[in-house]
Amino acid sequence: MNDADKKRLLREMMFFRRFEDRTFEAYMERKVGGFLHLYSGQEAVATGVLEMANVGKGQENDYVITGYRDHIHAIKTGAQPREVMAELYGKETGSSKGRGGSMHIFDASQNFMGGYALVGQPFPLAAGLAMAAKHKGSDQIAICFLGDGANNQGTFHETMNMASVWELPVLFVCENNLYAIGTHIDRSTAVRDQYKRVCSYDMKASQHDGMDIDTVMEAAKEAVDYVRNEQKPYFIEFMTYRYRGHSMSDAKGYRTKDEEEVWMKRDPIRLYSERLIEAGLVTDDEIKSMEKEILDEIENDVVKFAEESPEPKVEDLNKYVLDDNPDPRWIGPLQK
Ligand SMILES: Cc1ncc(C[n+]2csc(CCOP(=O)(O)OP(=O)(O)O)c2C)c(N)n1
Ligand SMILES: [Mg+2]
Repeated sequence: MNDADKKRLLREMMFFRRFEDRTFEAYMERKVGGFLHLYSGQEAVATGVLEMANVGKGQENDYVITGYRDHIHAIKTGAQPREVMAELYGKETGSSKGRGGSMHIFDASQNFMGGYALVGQPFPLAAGLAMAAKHKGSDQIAICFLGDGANNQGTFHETMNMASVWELPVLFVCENNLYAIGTHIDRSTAVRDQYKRVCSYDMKASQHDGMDIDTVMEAAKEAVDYVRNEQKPYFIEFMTYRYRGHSMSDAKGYRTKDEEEVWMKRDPIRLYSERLIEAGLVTDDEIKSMEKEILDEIENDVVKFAEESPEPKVEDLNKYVLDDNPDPRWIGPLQK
């Protein structure tokens, strides 16, 4: 990775942090409604893993799928930040035309196959995407990001088994942030190390520090190459931490300030910026001017676009609903 790429990665992570902070502010201003799950603290995982995958190339991208904490995964895959923000605002120009909101960012043009609200839902969908890629004979792989809590769903075990039996090119990325809403992993899960759980499915698996983007990229490169070249699944786990609450109404009473401080000291953006400063690749002043640029871009491009975009029309309420344009196979059960 050359020096310009390293600087770009730092800028991307800074942009992602500010993007999420700005959505928080928009929510407080009541411009964004519904659920809103923020990714602050976990940036190195999606940024590092997807940096090692095929993204930003439209239909040639690898397939990417995740749960409801999905804004940053969508943007790193190739969705336009302004369209993701417009989606949060519920506007017609949003990536799901304002019908999905925060948990349902989708951008088929970039093979970003969605954010899903149901915990564990993306596992079998990722296996299906991998199977499609295999049948097409393409070298695409499917990458499925999910939390530690999702691994207690039946879909986890069902999918790990079939992905292994069918040798599907799918990378499962477990973002272990130690909590499922307010429940610590030790209270819900017999094994804290999630990568150990797939040994019964004879699948390659490993665990890494998810706060250090260099570690993430190194591990992800090996995993992505393995999945693509061997056409077999891989389960990779990253230890990470979310800095904000689970969703918006969360006083975080279930965790201590001491614990938060330990993880704040390992802030992925701080770690990486200190490393680049030490290596003489960037100065404090440059970082400050990057911050300014990002603030300006988010305010005057991303947020401005969302604010100025039109609301969906009331008469379009049924537009994009299956029964508005019925598929003959479904006529009957779904017809009015
Ligand atoms: C099938 C299902 N059961 C329960 C819920 C409620 N729920 C929403 S998020 C969540 C916790 C998931 O935690 P984890 O997978 O660790 O992801 P994180 O929020 O930490 O990113 C639960 C139980 C849900 N959305 N779907
Ligand atoms: Mg979790």
